[in-house]
Order: sequence, then structure tokens, then C-alpha cells
Amino acid sequence: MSRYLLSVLGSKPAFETPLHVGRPNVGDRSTLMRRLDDMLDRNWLTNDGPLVRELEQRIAAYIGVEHCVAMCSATVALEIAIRGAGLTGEVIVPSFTFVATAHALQWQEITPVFCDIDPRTHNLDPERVERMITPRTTGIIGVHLWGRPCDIERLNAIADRRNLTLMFDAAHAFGCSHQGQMIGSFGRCEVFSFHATKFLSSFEGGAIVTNDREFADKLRLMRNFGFAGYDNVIYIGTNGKMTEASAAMGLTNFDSLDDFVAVNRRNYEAYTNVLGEVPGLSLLTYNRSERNNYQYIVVEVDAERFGLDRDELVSVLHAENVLARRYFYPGVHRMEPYRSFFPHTGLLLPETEWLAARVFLLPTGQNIDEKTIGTIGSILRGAHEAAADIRRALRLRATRGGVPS
Ligand code: T4K
Repeated sequence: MSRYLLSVLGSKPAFETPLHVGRPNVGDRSTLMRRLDDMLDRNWLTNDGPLVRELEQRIAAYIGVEHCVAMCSATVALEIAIRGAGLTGEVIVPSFTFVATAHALQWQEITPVFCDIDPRTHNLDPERVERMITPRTTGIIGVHLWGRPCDIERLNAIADRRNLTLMFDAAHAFGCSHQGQMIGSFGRCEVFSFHATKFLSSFEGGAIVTNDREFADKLRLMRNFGFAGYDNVIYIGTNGKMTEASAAMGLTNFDSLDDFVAVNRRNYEAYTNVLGEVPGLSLLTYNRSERNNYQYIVVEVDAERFGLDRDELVSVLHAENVLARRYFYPGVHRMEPYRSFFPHTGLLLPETEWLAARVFLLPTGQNIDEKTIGTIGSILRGAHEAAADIRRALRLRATRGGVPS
């Protein structure tokens, strides 16, 4: 069989226009426009409007929790949840996550203590969590990375035993379940992201979900400057409110969740087929007995078996206009201000460092079909077969600072 003609070796890119990771899932446009028209007719644009309330009710019912407090982003929601829960001192978090998980703590001068992950699950390793606890520790924030639940039971047991607050960054996990129970219903609270790139998007947005009524009331105050009525501020607050336009988008996309899962799942199965044939690449698996949103196509590269390392392979894909992403590289501990504060943290995070050098994400969503995935599969197979030539070409390009002739 002849080799696939790769752009990195001088051919034309496989795709004329870039294929992005993180293209938004968008539901029915006419429904969105109708909601926006109604919103303009009402002339009520933000501040706990009817669309925000409807979205909150629908999310709470869907997850099976008592309270949902919608916010302008998951980052602000995390900040408010952390402050509302009274966390101080040190809080244990993974470093293999989006930087917002740690920033939400550092922003309020709470030290994120980076804990290593279990390389099989990509999530916090509870055994290591236990070892990171000090007298200053007040909480643990687990991240359900890629929508796959943390080891919730063991983290719960540690938090109970050590009298710590446990909450979850569930930014990736809307629509996912753990032991049949929707994610969102665990810990003191959980935080979802509705950013444009997330499974459920409200342009920008997020939410805190909890079963604790008093806590939810406090969070509502904190998201609105602490106002408990006209002229009456009873708490320190910020502006964390979701707009009505965002809620319109969130509600419209909520109507299409099943369609989004179906598309994501179809793509996931197609990737499973094409990746199965390529030595050295493994696709992250989801527990099929649970509900999954299949929003992320996460691939690990075994450089020795594949013939190229992750960064070399990402260069091959970019040359074809497949804009694969190295989430979450290089690990939050290697980003500022953390790398200056704690320059040697990497020594405590061998699994994070190992994984951050192996993982990349491929495009999925409504703009990607099985034919496109077939082509991406051919590129990946071609890259494996031509690994030695590619490595030479990339090295030549690096030394010349240009494209190989
Ligand atoms: N916790 C975790 C675990 C998270 O992953 C995140 C966010 C948060 C907390 C905080 O949530 P938010 O405060 O954002 O609600 C992106 C997103 O901006 C970020 O929300 C997300 N995680 C993270 C994983 O990915 P970047 O810096 O990679 O974004 P960007 O602009 O490169 O977008 C990714 C790709 O998506 C682009 O290559 C193109 C495509 N895209 C993006 C947007 C915004 C589109 O096609 N259309 C669009 O409108 O962080």
C-alpha cells in the first residue's frame, strides 16, 4: 500500500480550512433568535432574569440537585464557591487541569497545592492527596477531567476524616454520571462551565450546583455584589451574574443535548475505529455503563511505539490543518505565578509531567464527520509509517528555521 502524502513532507495540506478542537455545539438557531427577540421585547437583559431562572431550574432538575446558581463563567463560579465555602490557607488541586482551577484559589491568595494524578484516570490520586494535607489545608478541589469522574468515594472519605471541604470542578462533566448519579450532585458543591467550547454552551457561563440551601442563598448574594434588596448590601460580593442572552443560548442548547451526545458519540466511535489500527496511539476510554458527553477526543502517544513523540505528531497534524491541542500542557505548576513560587513542584508530580508530554486532543463536534475522521486516521497512520522521514524533516526545519525542501 502506498504511503499517505503528508504535508509535513512537502504535499498539500489535507484540509483547506483549519479543523479546530473546541468548535461550539450550537442548537436550533431560530429558537435562539426567538428567545433573544422575546428578551429584547421584555427589555430585561441581566440581573436574575426569567431566562436565567428557567435555565437554573432546568439544570437543577436534570442533575437532580436542589439548587443551581448560574454565573458568568466557571472561573468566577469557582472563585465564589471557594470564598463562599470559607476556604483559606491551602487547597489541594491537580496540576493536570486548565489553569482556572488554580487561579480561582490564587486570585484570593489561597495556595493551590498541586497533587499528582493517577495516570490511568488522569484525575487526582487519593493516596497522594492524603500525603499533601498539612495543618493549613482547608479543602480539596477534584476535577472530573474530560467528564470522567474523580475517585469521588475515596476523596469523600479523606475529606470527612480530615475535616476538609470537598468540591469539584466539573467544567467538563455536564451530562455525565457516576454510578448512575449525575455529576453535579457530589461534594459540598460542583461547578460547571458553559464556555463556548464546552458540551453545553451559553457563549460564556457557568454554574454552581449544590443541595445546601443556605450555601446557595449565600452564593446568590455573592454573585450580585452582596445585595439582599434595594440599597441593602449584607455580604462582600462581586459581579458573577449570567446575562439573559447567555441563558437564551444555554436553554436553546439544552434542548439539543441528546443531539450533541449523538454526534460526539458517533465521532468517538469513528475515532475508536481509526485509532485502533495505529500502533502507539491510545484513545481515552469512557465507562459505557455511565452517561458520558463524549465531548473530548483525548489521545495518548507512546513515542517509542509510534515512532514520533507527541509534539512531533502535533506538528504533523497542524501542517495538515488539523489543529490538535496539547491540553493540559505543560501542567499548571509550570505556568506563572506557580512556577516562580514553587520552581521544584515538578519533582512531586512525576505522573503529571509524564502525561502532559503524551496527551493531545483531536477535533470533534458538529463540523466533523466520519469521512473527516477517516482522513485524520490516514494522516496518523501515514505519520507512523513515515516517522523516520518526518523526524528528519522536522529537525532540518528546526535547524534551518524554515520548511523542508
Ligand atoms: N476548569 C476547567 C477544568 C476548565 O477546562 C475550564 C475551562 C475552566 C475551569 C474555566 O471555565 P470558564 O471560566 O472558561 O467557563 C479553552 C476555554 O477558553 C476554556 O473555557 C476551557 N476550560 C479550556 C479547556 O479551553 P483555550 O485558551 O484553549 O481557548 P481557545 O480560545 O484556544 O479555544 C479553543 C479552541 O476552540 C480554539 O482553537 C477554536 C475553538 N473555538 C473557540 C471559541 C471561543 C471556536 O471554534 N469558537 C469559539 O467561539 O481555553
